[in-house]
Amino acid sequence: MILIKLGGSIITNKEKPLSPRKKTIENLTKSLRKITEPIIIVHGGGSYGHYWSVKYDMHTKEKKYDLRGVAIIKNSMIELNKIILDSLLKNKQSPYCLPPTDFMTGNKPIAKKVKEIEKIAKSGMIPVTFGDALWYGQNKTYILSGDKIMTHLAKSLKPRLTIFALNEDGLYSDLKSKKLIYELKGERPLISENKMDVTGGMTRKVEEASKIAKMGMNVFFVNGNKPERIVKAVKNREFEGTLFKGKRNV
Ligand code: IP8
Repeated sequence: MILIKLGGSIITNKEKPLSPRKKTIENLTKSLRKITEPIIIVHGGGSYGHYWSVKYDMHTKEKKYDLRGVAIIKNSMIELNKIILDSLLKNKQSPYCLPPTDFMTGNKPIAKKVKEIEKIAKSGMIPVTFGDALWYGQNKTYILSGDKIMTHLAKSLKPRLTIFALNEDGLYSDLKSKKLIYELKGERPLISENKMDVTGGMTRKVEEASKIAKMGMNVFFVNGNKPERIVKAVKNREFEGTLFKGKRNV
């Protein structure tokens, strides 16, 4: 099984509130059709969820946030999710919409529900979930990042490959020259941070990718603007991006 995260910066224009990158989404969903293994898609919030999270000052820490903000963030994620689902349907695939409330309770995944996601993927449908504003309990809520969902799913479902589609070629050892890091074998790269993301942007991604690699699985950071690279990685195991070697493969 292949687990894929479509980052918010690839499926939306992060510079402009509420702006999907429809053509890019189209190209991605078209390419994903070439993958014959079962896949699970997780997508981020981009200029939908993050735009409203910043406006309502909502973060990943469980707290009593403005409930109207929670409602608006959730609504915007449904809107973005619908665009992804529509694109998959248009490209003759069968997405199975799974808001994270379906398999999370508080901040914990529900083991039985997560296992069910695997069955859905193996049936030929594509489970699609996303980062969201979630109920925690006692009137507290929090933002669950799609990157965190990746770790929850990887831990339980042990995908053959975990992919993060980004708006960059991968991780760079030097931001100025954009010198690409091709492979990481357990070492943790230093990331210079972007500020707008409430869930922690690239730092969060690297953190979750490192956790998954530590559990033994390969994780691949790839440019989502070049979806053929995703297909190549899955089919030919040719990695044009940054590969975090799973511990057992180092
Ligand atoms: O973009 C966060 O998901 P992410 C979603 O995967 C919201 O971190 C609601 C901000």
